[in-house]
Amino acid sequence: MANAAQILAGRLYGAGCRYAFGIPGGEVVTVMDALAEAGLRFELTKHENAAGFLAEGTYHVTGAPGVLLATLGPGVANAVNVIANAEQDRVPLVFITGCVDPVEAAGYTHQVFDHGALLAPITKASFQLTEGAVALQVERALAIAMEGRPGPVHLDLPIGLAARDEPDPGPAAVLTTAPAGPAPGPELTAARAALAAARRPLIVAGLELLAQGAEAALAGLARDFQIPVVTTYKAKGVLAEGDPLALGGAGLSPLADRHLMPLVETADLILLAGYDPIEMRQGWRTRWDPAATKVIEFSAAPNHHGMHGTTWSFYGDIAAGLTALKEGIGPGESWSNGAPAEARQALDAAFRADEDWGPAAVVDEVRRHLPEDGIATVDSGAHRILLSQVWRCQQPRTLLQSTGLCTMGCALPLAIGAKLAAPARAVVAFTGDAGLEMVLGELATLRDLKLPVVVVVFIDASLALIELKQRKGGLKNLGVDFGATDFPAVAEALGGRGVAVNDRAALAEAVKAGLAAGDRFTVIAAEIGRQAYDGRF
Ligand SMILES: Cc1ncc(C[n+]2csc(CCOP(=O)(O)OP(=O)(O)O)c2C)c(N)n1
Ligand SMILES: [Mg+2]
Repeated sequence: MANAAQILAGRLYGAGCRYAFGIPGGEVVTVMDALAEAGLRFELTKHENAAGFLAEGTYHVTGAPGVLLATLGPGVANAVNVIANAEQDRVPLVFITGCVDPVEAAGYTHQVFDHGALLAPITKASFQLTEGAVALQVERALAIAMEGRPGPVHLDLPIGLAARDEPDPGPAAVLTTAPAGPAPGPELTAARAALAAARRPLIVAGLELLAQGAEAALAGLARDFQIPVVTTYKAKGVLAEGDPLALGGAGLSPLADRHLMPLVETADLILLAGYDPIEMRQGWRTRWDPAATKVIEFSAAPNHHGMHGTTWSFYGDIAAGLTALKEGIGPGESWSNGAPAEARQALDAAFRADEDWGPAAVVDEVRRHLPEDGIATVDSGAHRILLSQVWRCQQPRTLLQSTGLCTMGCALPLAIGAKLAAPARAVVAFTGDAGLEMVLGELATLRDLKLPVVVVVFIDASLALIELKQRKGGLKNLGVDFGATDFPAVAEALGGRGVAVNDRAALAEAVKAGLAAGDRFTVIAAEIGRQAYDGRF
């Protein structure tokens, strides 16, 4: 016999989960015990929100769903941001919470509210686990988290049930389905003919390629047919960014769009490969007219978002779709006017990193010292937009960030989770000073986990992105500047190493030492001064 908590934990282990993060309360101690017994490592954080990002960090490395554990009431409420992030950023995250037994909830109010109702708009599904059905409900939740567009699922486990023996669940009901490639037929034939006839084809590649492992199929098609590739920020590296066909990331930078949109507007064929426009700003809305430009889409799930139209839209197995599309046809002409190569040069010139010092120099210098398979994470703010344009990814999944929700406070915990799951890889977190102040406590988590993560913080004593918008709008400076924190001192106080730098040589030394720092984290305070981003994106 096994109790409900043990059945839950066993099913998570079966799905490949090896880590769980969170902050316990008395209501979930039985679950924690079961998780450990099943072989999942539970790690304590300082905030439930950060715990969810640690879980996401492990997902990007292992491919297994992340697991977040919180207690009832305040624990659930604290996790709302990261659950919304998992929904917007397509992260399969299993959120386990404790709750009072239904009979008790009928007449008891302390810390009690309807967890499922709070989470309804930001989860793919929420289950209150029920006696006799626990195994099945967990299987359903796991399948839902991973299928189509991955996302968060919520499991509310009543305290009494957690410790009660469940009837033998029998063999696991396997509920996952394999996505299928496009069915042969007139639609596919027409799309193929459009590719064969194209003279100015362009690929826009997105995050769904990653979840499906379709990067190689994408890169193969691009190279075979010499099609230039624009990616979203999350998809950076699906085609190595050193490849002449790679036009870099797009999404948040009007300056990048200025050089990319002419290609979008003059392409005669646009191929959307796993492209989920949730990463894109308004500037990418309805930028093509499918009546005038042929648009072929391969996505993980049907698109009803209204961000753009298509001529042919296929959903399911994206790699199978890309492979079927090129069957029987050979490469044709591709941009005889050389426009993509010119755009690439213009982008390089627009986002120059050869300055002596400044935010682009910081990005450039760190890139030089991080191996190709090193993992960088980046927070939200002005630094992130610049970094996403300047930073080159030679491999997919090597730059992690929040691009759907665009929340602050993600970079540090994402880096901790990634490093925990991939201890042999170098991991650097980039963050703004306000973003780091939001999650400072997690430096103590790093200390306890003894991980040599390097945290590079851009010191400008301001919410630079917001200050820039205020100034551009002719508004007064209000609520965007703050005092200087001595981050190296904070790092030392929390058991790490800290150094302030204001030139490339010192930064290079600090990064090299930080990556080799054994079991201690390093905070590098890169002093860039206020208003460092004017005209840069
Ligand atoms: C949780 C959250 N709160 C507010 C915002 C709005 N916001 C976006 S960027 C930014 C400024 C961040 O400042 P900092 O971390 O110092 O980065 P910088 O812009 O200075 O590079 C703010 C407040 C957000 N994205 N997420
Ligand atoms: Mg700042």
